[in-house]
Amino acid sequence: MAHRIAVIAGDGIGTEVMPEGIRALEVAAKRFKIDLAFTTFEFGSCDYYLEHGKMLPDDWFDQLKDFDALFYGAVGWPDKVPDHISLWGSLLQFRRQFDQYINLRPCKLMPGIKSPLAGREPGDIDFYVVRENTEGEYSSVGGKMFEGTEREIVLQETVMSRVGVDRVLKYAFDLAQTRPRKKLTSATKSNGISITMPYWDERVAEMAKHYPEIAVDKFHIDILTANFVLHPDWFDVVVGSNLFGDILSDLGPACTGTIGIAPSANINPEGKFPSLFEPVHGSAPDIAGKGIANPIGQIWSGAMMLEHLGYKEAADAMVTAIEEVLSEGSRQVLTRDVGGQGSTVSLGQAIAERIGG
Ligand code: GGG
Repeated sequence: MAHRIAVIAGDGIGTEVMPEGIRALEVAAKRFKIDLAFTTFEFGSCDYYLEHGKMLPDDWFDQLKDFDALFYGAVGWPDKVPDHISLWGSLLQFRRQFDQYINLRPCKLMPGIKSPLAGREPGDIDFYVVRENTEGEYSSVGGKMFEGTEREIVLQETVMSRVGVDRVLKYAFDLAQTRPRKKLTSATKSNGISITMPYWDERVAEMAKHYPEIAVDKFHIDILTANFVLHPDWFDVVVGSNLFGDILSDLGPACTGTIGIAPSANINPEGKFPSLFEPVHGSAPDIAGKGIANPIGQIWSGAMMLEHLGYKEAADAMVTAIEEVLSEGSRQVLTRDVGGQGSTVSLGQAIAERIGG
């Protein structure tokens, strides 16, 4: 039976990289005899908002809940819709309502790409950021008082539940256990944030008791970001709250040369709801419409989706194809962010051809 994939390209370069993601998946599906059925949705974009006054239709949950996975591009176009409205109106709804409480973001220096960090070679940077994805600093608990007056107050709470913290920690520890180095780093700020972050640290220490073979360390987020730049080779699995994980998973790929190649998976591990696969990058209005966006983040996210659906061999073939095309380093093929003069389409086509074998 076909795996049903809901496609939402969203905004900006999301609409440009998505066709390359689908092209790569279709080639992989043909080679590995996987039946994928794509259904495209127009909602979840700022243009949809301008027409309908909302990012999603009222029945979006029912329309999407029975898909096997969601393949997503990027959201946001601040000149059209304020960012917090577009993000809360679409992507964050998917993550929350489909309980995609894991945001898994690999960070790997690929062959052929020059890291901005001096002297780093492929193999030096190869870690995962596991980001808590449904609560934490991204809470909708709070409000405004005395709006528009001199006494104006705005308040937004950080929400950490024991279930929410423990389940992301468990996922991260389990992932660390599958890795050769068996190392887990926790992102904290318990010296300054005096209630939620010490709680996070306590739960890490508690969880660590169940994983005696994992080497655990923790850093405050400020020095952790510095260490991403200074010592990226220290890291294996890094787990953080929603906000810290978001920051780290942009910085990590930036250390690998470009955020344009970074993939992510928003996972509901129990499989009760569909998981969502999207590049880490956003809609990049500054380069949208120019055909120069790097499609690798979208294609690699497609590979993560295939692995999630049980097709590890096909997923590996997609990642190998990315590595080979990057290694070859053709300036005509590669996009500008990785030193080329090519386009979204030239890079997508080259990878698809390579996936075809
Ligand atoms: N493809 C990812 C995307 O569109 N991200 C937009 C964004 O601003 N995301 C914020 C977040 O992931 O918290």
